[in-house]
Amino acid sequence: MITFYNERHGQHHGKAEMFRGELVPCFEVPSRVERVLAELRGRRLGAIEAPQAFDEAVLERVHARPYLQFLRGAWEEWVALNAGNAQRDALPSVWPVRGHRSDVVPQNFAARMGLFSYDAGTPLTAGTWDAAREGAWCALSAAGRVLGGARAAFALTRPPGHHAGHDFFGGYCFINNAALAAQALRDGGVERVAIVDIDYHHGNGTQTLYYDRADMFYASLHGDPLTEYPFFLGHADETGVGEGLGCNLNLPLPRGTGFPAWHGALGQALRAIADHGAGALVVSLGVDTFEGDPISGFRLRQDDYLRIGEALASAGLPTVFVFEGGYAVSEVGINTVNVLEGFEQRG
Ligand code: OKP
Ligand code: ZN
Repeated sequence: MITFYNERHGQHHGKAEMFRGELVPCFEVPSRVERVLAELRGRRLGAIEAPQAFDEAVLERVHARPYLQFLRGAWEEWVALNAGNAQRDALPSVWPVRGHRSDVVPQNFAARMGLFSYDAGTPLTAGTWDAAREGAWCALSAAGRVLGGARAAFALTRPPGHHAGHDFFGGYCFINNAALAAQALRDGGVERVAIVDIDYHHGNGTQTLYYDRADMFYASLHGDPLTEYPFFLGHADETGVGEGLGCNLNLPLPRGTGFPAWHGALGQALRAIADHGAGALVVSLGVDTFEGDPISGFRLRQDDYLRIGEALASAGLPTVFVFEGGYAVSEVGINTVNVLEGFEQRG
């Protein structure tokens, strides 16, 4: 399977995120994808290429123009505010809530950080825009390869994407790579696309982007939002709206869930995807379901990821894999490549 990878991901390197009242070192670090890259090379899984370049206007297929404009210029604004001191990352600290105005874009930088985000765990750094944009090009390149007839392709990207919505960042995510890949498949002629999100966390960005669409089926297995991040979305009764009614499937699972129950839920998601008649599949590939993950609560083991790859291959669809979470750095490469290798062996 071909992998699209770009070196500029390392320019996004947050120093700290807000956690239980203090700033702690970021979990979402560059070494995550370096580990996956090393494992791909070691196991000779296939070619590793740099992505094509695209026109930035394609990002508007998924994201709002004012949001993209803000992200593009945010670091320079932040440095200017801090009188040229670029030592600290920018973190939001104030947000509109129910009953507040979100239709007026404030002039104040901190206010715009809040308007376009939903948590204080997602630092914006000097290289964030470049890294996120090049990551998006990886996702689009992978989709292009699958449209060209490849059985599968892998976008090895960070920052991750599934928490990013039409006009908000959060959960370490800025541009929704999986949503972009899915839209590219649609634009390339696939009539119905399915996204299966196997990251530990619910993909609130992806769900909100496609909630009213019948041509995008979103299925997610994740920690129950009653106790797990991102908390405010991802319940089983969210099934879509309007034309998209019945095209959203959330399978929340309790903290502590092990592979047998998790695998059963994956089977349920794949049956729903088959019923929907999807012609291509996008996998939001997070491996923070691993038992050793420092911020998550499922109990999957290394070999389970081979079985996941086999199950995904059994769907029989052209497949774009997009990297998301996975924070146990020493095992993130093995677990991720196990999924891809299991897929290849069955596919
Ligand atoms: C991104 B992805 C830990 C609290 C949780 C946000 C988690 C974002 C996960 N300090 N912070 O879905 O893997
Ligand atoms: Zn996650």
